[in-house]
Amino acid sequence: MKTRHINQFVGSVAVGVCLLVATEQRAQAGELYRGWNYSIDSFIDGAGGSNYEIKGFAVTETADSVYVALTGGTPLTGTDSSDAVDGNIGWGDMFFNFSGKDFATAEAEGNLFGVRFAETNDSGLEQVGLFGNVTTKSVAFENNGYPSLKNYYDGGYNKANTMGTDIATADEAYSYLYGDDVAANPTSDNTQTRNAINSGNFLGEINLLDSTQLASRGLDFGNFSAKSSQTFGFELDKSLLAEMLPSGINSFMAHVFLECLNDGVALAGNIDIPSEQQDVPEPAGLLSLGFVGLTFLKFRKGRQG
Ligand SMILES: [Ca+2]
Ligand SMILES: [Ca+2]
Ligand SMILES: [Ca+2]
Repeated sequence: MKTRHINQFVGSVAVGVCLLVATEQRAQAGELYRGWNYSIDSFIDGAGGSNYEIKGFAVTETADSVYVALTGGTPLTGTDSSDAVDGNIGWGDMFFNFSGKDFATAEAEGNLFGVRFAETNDSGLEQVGLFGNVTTKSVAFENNGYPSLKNYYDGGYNKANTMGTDIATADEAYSYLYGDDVAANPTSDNTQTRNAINSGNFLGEINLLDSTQLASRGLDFGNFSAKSSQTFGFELDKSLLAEMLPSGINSFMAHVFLECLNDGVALAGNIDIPSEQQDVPEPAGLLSLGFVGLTFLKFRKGRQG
């Protein structure tokens, strides 16, 4: 039954995928290169200079694992700064939204996953790992950051590919993060920073990976001239997600901001959760990588409707 469901899903979207490849949407829906799905961020939207310039976000998967990679000027352990309460400005937490709805709605409905991967950041959590049913908060104030996304854009950082190739404009960023009503009239009050996990249910550990380990798996930000001084990531065991998601192809939007909201990046992709029956066709994993951007397209369609 589960396998049939997957095949029906694959068949139903096949036409859309052809259109996707054939139009300009391709660039907006992520870049596939040697098995990795990339979202390349603006190279000139990091407030505060190269130490706070994110350039890329990438994901790939195997049958058992999801691999996530980031590249930018901010080390995993952050950048020393006397402007921050803790003397350090680093990465916020990463969010995964499989709901097909905007980020704020997903949080309100308890449908948000979060990953704390930066052990020294100001997250509301004590440990690194994958968390479910997360709530969010801002850590911008204690990191000398922007209190709202509108403040960041008003500061002169509204650039093309503002959150990478998958959320390319400020309007799309507002719409995804806060909903269409807010995007129609964004203010400092209704676009407040939400860049860290406040609380969540611990689902399991992640395995942190360095640039060498990621390169051995084929990661190559250099193909997009995006490779930066800091490249790192983590491995996520699919079995942790399998308890929360249906088997088959699950579309998501993921994103992360720095603690100061000086830069952020998002990525639209898919994770193929194996069926317990183990009769999912072999190409399913490859197919799921080919369907990048479905969440994004659905999201855009929803906005126009
Ligand atoms: Ca950037
Ligand atoms: Ca900090
Ligand atoms: Ca950005």
